[in-house]
Amino acid sequence: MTHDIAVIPGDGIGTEVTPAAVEVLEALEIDFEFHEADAGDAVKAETGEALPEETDDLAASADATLFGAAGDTAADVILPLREAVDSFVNVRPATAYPGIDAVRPETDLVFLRENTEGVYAGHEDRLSEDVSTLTRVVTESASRRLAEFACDYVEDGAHDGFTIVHKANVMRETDGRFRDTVAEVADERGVATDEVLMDAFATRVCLDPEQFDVVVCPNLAGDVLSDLAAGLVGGLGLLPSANVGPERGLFEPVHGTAPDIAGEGIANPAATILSAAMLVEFLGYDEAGAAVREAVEATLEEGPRTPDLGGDASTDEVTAAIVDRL
Ligand code: GGG
Repeated sequence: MTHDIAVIPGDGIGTEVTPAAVEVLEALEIDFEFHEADAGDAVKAETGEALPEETDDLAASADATLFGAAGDTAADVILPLREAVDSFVNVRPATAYPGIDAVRPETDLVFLRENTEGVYAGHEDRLSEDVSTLTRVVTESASRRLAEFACDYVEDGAHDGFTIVHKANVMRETDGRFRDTVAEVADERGVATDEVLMDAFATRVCLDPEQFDVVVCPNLAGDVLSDLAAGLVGGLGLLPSANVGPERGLFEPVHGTAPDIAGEGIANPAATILSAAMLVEFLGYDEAGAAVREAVEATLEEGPRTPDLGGDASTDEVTAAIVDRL
């Protein structure tokens, strides 16, 4: 069976790490057909559109999408692409790997981030010269859908339960609804939960990450707290993500375009290759996904490594080492 994979490198280091992940996917004995498309700052500068219609259509029809990174046009690119695959949850594992100099080497977390609403719903207005506003959207239906996924995730992975992270003491209506709905679904499903205010979570996870495992959170909190967790495990070059929908998925590193190193050929491809492993598993190839992950882990431990991890290898050298190990 052939799987159609949309490949959207985006901007900056997205154009360097996405081909690296494709190289790894090509090394697997799976029948992929890759379809590359443009999105982001560069195509906007050229055509006036950050997300050409054919790119959006491609993501909406492909079996899965591999995405790189978006810069200034992130809101015009990533949010509609997530919508194109009907993604309601962004799965972001933050794991420390042997051999990597991590602030907290005991970190092993998974963020399940609400992926359709919150402050990323796109309702921003400039009311006057002085005043801009943002409307935060939280629905029972989206919170319920996320909670059902979280319960399945906990059950499938034999986790003990999950932590609901929110700020319901201040955003009483929106995060109150989020917390109550997620807790109610977990209760109906017999899944254990605890809850932590998101500011307290930020401190507690730095001091003792082992007290957390699966973390369920609203959209912006998931975006910010997973970047914080990247700091605990050795950097943004290590965090993959899966935007999961009922039929399709979009897989991307948590990092952005990294303009400071873009074009130098030294971007860490691990996050995107680990995202590709999630893509492979999403399509049902668990063994192949595990093999990619193991090859990445061995390369992180034994080298070569890119400069963000203290090495001096290029993106291509690290990718070749991963492919060799596969
Ligand atoms: N590959 C992820 C990426 O491009 N991140 C940049 C960004 O601004 N992301 C916002 C988000 O993940 O919602």
